[in-house]
Amino acid sequence: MKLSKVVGIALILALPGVACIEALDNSIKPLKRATLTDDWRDEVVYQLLVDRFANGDVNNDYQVVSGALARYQGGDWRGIINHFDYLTALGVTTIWISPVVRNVETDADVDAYHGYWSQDLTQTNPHFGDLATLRLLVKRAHESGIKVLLDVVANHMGQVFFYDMNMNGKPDEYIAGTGTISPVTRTTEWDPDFDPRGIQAQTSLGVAGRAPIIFINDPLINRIPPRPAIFASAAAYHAFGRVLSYDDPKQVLLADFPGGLKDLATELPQVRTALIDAYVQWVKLVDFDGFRLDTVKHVEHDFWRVFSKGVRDRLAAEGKTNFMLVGEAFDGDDALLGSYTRPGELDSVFYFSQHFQVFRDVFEYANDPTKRRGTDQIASLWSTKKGNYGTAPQPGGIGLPPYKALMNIIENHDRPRFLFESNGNLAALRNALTLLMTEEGIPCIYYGSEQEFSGGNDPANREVLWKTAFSTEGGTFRHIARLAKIRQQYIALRRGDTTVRWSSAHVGTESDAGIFAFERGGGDVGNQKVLVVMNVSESQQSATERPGLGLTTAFAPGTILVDVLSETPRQVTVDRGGELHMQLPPQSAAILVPQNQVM
Ligand code: ABC
Repeated sequence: MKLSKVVGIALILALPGVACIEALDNSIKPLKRATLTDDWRDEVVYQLLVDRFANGDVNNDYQVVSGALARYQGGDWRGIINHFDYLTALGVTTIWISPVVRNVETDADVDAYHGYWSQDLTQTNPHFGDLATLRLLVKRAHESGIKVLLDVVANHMGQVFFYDMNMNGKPDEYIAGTGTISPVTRTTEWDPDFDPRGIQAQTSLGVAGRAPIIFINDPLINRIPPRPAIFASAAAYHAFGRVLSYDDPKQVLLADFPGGLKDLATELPQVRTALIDAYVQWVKLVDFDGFRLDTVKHVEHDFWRVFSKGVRDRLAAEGKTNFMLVGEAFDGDDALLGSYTRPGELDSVFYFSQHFQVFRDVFEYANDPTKRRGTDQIASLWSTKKGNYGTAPQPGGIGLPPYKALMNIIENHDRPRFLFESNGNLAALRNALTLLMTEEGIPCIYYGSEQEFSGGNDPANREVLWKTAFSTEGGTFRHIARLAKIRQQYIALRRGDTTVRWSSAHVGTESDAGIFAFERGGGDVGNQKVLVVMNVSESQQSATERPGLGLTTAFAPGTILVDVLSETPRQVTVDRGGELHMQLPPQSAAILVPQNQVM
């Protein structure tokens, strides 16, 4: 046996948690599973990267390189268990945790701290804890009134094999061409570029058919044949090489994900069954409340229909209903996003079109006269919701029309932070948070927003939270907590329909530049109504009026409206003509409730 392998085995045996019980082992006593929410619009979701949130167990801090954000930092499930008070103080009612399964350890000197490089779908990632700790995490969360969403990757596995393009039995990287006579090309057998024929073997005589796929066996970095066993077979993969263009539909569906993540042949019934089995089993063992589904646009629609039905049916039989299936289709195209909530598919998707067209263009760019957009862009986007996302709840799903249950995001782990993009515009961030917490749908806060983190692109946007000492004193933390409390108090802000009362293309010095107003009410909440008025202008006090026009509300003339967001008393009265004339300072908002309904 080679020395490196011996060292590898010795190291692995010393790792905590590696001997954890397999999730597919049916001898583990199942939990009593419960449905804990009847309306997902009541939730405030908090996305956290386990490695970055809290370090509760130093015993699993192996291969940690403190301060190197592309490496493990030491966070774990025990850390989350220790900080439910922080989450509750913020107003969080659901957490979405990064993937829990065992990963390939490292690739090109970057580590799998984020959890998206699956190696074994049946075991826990020992950096985060063992199965008992994961079960305890969800149990304690439920006892604290917090639901837990599990991050699921169905599109690919980690860097578990190489394409043996030159058929010499080992992974190579080679450069061809001189650059003077023939162009220089670099090929890596770990992650070759997309080839529409499938990755080809090459000899000096030319192509030689599909390249053999060779699974690695390097326990030192946990690059060992994947599990369940079906994923250790070449037939389970598309083997077309790495995506080069997200504009080519064939590549989007068939190519490997950048970084050598191997694309699963999700159209095969056996692959589908293996994925459903593996993730249903995690719910049976751990009692998760829903899935956040990774890379949904890289998997065919038919897979999502089969997966959704399989998961819903099997969990319902276990007593778990209202199970949330929310998909990540990272795209600004609203109609494309809506295609994943077609009948039989997902309950919800992250509202990326709003992330770009509203939180970026209107709020983040507020200080940039060349890029900023008027609030009419919000109204225009929202007007396509019903048509694009659909009005019929999914059979066996969460019981809500998808257009009412979109997951709203300002930030996430794949985008630079709001404060990075806006050059530290805190007022704009807080105003954006006000919209997030009062608009229709489900608010999802990326961990660290409350601590005013300002990191740039991945991995700089994945800061270590415990360095803040979990302070609950900061202005943005308190702002979110206040908004969460208001959302909790006023059912109209959670479940009411939306009527836009004012929007404007103006972004300069016009009287209504930056004003946006909408009412929430009616529909599922009867007569209760709340009016939200915002000014996104960074420079001027604006008003709900333009020459000859005022804001019409559903409230009767003379109704006194109280701003429940303001920390100092503020009220306005609807005038005799039924209009509301109100001035708002730059980058601020009011949440107006009729005086007789204030809680
Ligand atoms: C690592 C490094 C990166 C490096 C990469 C090659 O390797 O950190 O610096 O660039 C995980 C890790 C990452 C890691 C990758 C690969 O794995 O978190 O740190 O990157 O090893 C999901 C997850 C994400 C995860 C994966 C993989 C997928 O949220 O955390 O990454 O499991 C695409 C996918 C999307 C994916 C995202 C990262 O990449 O579709 O599912 N996220 C366009 C494309 C999108 C594309 C996006 C970003 O660019 O259309 O498909 O997302 O590359 C709008 C347009 C959009 C456009 C955006 C940018 O602009 O409408 O279409 O998106 O206006």
